[in-house]
Amino acid sequence: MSIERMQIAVDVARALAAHRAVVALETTVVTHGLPQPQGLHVSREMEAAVAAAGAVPATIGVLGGQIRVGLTGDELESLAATPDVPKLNLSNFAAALVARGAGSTTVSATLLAAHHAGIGVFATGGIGGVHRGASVTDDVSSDLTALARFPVAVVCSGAKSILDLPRTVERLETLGVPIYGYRCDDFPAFWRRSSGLRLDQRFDDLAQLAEAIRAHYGLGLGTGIVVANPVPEADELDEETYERALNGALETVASQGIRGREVTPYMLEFMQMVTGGQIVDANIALLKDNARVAGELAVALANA
Ligand code: PSU
Ligand code: MN
Repeated sequence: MSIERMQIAVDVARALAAHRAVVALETTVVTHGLPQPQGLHVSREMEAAVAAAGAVPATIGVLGGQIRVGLTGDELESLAATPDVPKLNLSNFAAALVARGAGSTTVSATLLAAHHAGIGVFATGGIGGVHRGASVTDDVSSDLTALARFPVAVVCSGAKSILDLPRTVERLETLGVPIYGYRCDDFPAFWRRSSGLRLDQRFDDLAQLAEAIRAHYGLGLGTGIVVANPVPEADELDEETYERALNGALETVASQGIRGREVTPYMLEFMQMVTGGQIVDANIALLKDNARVAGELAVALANA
């Protein structure tokens, strides 16, 4: 199964043909979510964590107008070095391809590519969701649209907590996208282990999680699944730092009138600055852990 303008790397294609475990990784978190060189570094570490779990990593991005599934390290570097590389979602994807340029894929665009490549598991940091103030701005990430359309399991530490988390959870329910807590009872708040929002489903065992994923697909809904894996305890941000950084970022975004696609990168950058990089450390830790869990999950699904 493939779509136009998509190229799958040989090792990824081989693994898929042999029904071996493959994990998709996005590139927006590398180019827009983290400063360099940490972004590139963590991307390599995520690939290594997937491989250590026995799965093949497939980092997805756009180069020369081609959707590349399985970027090499050099290719990823050239993507990260592209000035003002666009952040691609479902609506600006095609235009970036015909412009023959580079682009980093958000969760939504990565889900589209992963699904059409035949990849069922994807690891990221936090999904996009319903923004605070969405009742006025209508800013809801196309990540939710993609989760409602592509049956891929996304291992993440919840949604970025700059969002309206209760409404994000509500919207996932409306869309028919289950949230499976992996060894957690609550929806994680990205840098914090818990948002206080209780989840319906908790799984402590990977084989049971894999079974629940297959059961969901068995319903034929066609929707994806959120697998919530909280930031490792040792790397969780303390509550005071978290609240201070978050509130400062929210105030700045409001007072400067930042909107749309700019909101997420702007807030992340602001929070990195005011926490002296503590946010970055937590972000890196959770990304690596999500890659590990995704690798293990992909193996469990492939062996079932
Ligand atoms: N989580 C992070 N950093 C990021 C993102 C998520 O910690 O940069 C990216 C993801 O690629 C996600 C995107 O898909 O932000 C959502 O952006 P928006 O809210 O504009 O849809
Ligand atoms: Mn948006």
